[in-house]
Amino acid sequence: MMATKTYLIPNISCAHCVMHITNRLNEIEGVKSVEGDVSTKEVTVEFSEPASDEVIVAALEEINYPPRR
Ligand SMILES: [Cu+2]
Repeated sequence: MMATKTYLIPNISCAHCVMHITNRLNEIEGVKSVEGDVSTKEVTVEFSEPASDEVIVAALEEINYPPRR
């Protein structure tokens, strides 16, 4: 089942941050699309298994862009 989740990521400061996050999340199997917005610091991810919220959050933390919870 496809899920869509939006993450607020305070460490986003420029387009490079969004590109870095997008590249990293696209490496995760099951991630269908990633869309980031610098002005809102939000990243929306569309995914299905084996990707999960836990896997996505862990990847974001690993590259130092932890989402606010
Ligand atoms: Cu940046």
